[in-house]
Order: sequence, then C-alpha cells, then structure tokens
Amino acid sequence: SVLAFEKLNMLFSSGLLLILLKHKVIIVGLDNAGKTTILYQFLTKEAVQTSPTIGSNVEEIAVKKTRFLVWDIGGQESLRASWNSYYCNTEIVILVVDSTDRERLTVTKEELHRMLAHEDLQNASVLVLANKQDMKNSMSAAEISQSLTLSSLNAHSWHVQACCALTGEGLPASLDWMRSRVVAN
Ligand SMILES: Nc1nc2c(ncn2[C@@H]2O[C@H](COP(=O)(O)OP(=O)(O)O)[C@@H](O)[C@H]2O)c(=O)[nH]1
Ligand SMILES: *[C@@H]1O[C@H](CO)[C@@H](O)[C@H](O)[C@H]1NC(C)=O
Ligand SMILES: [Mg+2]
Repeated sequence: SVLAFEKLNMLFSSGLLLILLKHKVIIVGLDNAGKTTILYQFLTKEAVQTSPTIGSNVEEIAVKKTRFLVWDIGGQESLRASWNSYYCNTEIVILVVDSTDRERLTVTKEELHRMLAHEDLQNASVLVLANKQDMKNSMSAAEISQSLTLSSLNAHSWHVQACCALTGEGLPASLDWMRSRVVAN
C-alpha cells in the first residue's frame, strides 16, 4: 500500500479530497433576507452538525452522509464586491430572498445574474429560498421566480423553494434538493 498512500497524498495536496468529501455551498442575498437564520436552522433541523464552527459564518452540515460546507457571506452593499472571492469550487449557490421586500428584488436580480456570469460558478446549481413566507404580504415562490427571471438561466440547474426560517418550514425539502444536485443517483 505505498501506492495507495501516495495516491491519497496526491489527492490531499491537490485539494481534491476536500472537494470530494465536502460540497461547498455559499449563501448569498441582501442583508436582512434571513441568511444567518437559515444557516442555523439547517444545523438544528434535518441536518446533523458534524463539526464545530470553523469561522463565524462557516458551518458543516451533513444530510444522509452527504457533507456540505456552507459559507454565509455578508449581504451588505460594501461586502457584495468581495463575493467573488468565495466562488471557487462552489457547487451550490443559495440565494435567500426576503419575500416581503419588493423594492429590493431588482437589486437581488441584478446581483444574481452578475454573479452567475462568473466563470467559477458556471457549473453551480442555484437554490432560491423565498423566505419569510409567514408574513402576510409575502410574494409567492412563483412571483419571485418570475421577477428574478430564473427561466433565463439555461446554463444552471435551479430551484425555488418557499420557506420560513423562523419555523424551518421548507428547509428539509431544500436540503433534499441540494443533496440531489451533488449525489449521483
Ligand atoms: N418573520 C420572519 N422573520 C424572519 C425570517 N427569517 C429571518 N427573519 C428575521 O429577519 C431578520 C434578519 O435575519 P438574518 O438571518 O440576520 O438575515 P441576514 O442579514 O440575511 O443574515 C431577523 O430579525 C430574523 O429574525 C422568517 O422566515 N420570517
Ligand atoms: C464545468 O464543467 C465542465 C465540464 O465538466 C468542466 O470542463 C469545467 O472545468 C467546469 N468548470 C468549473 C469552473 O468547474
Ligand atoms: Mg447574516
């Protein structure tokens, strides 16, 4: 098994092993959309927390043995310019939308399409979470899908899920979809 060891070593040094074992996910969206609340709901619901917090907003979650490394990157305008430093090796982009925030949906749309044009994200799947469905005046998943012109995303696999981060409703289904994107059937 020297050969096996050398192969393993090679995998480690190329960073491939990390990519093979954990699927990188980034959570984006405007400030106040509910990104951080969703990340922590993922940790306490269906998913099992498998390791302590790595940084303030990076968590590892496992869904039926599929491991995701989830990066919650800030949504304030000043931080959006640096989003692209997180794109490398990302398999899934979670876009969190505050479904009551009609005014800023145009900004979200622009940020989303700008982001997906980046070559590092050319193969990434996109999960749009229509959050805050518990609010009376919230837009439906279909309205959000239309406003974000998701049907124009020919190169990316995408899905919209209505959810409420406060109760966790819609989040198990989101994790199932994420898993379906990275696990071969
Ligand atoms: N009513 C309601 N409030 C939510 C929901 N998700 C998040 N919030 C609230 O929205 C605010 C912003 O949430 P946060 O997770 O900090 O947003 P972030 O800036 O995107 O990380 C907080 O006051 C949350 O409690 C939801 O589904 N429904
Ligand atoms: C995307 O997938 C294609 C085909 O598998 C591959 O050649 C390319 O390197 C991938 N791009 C990225 C950024 O991973
Ligand atoms: Mg946050």
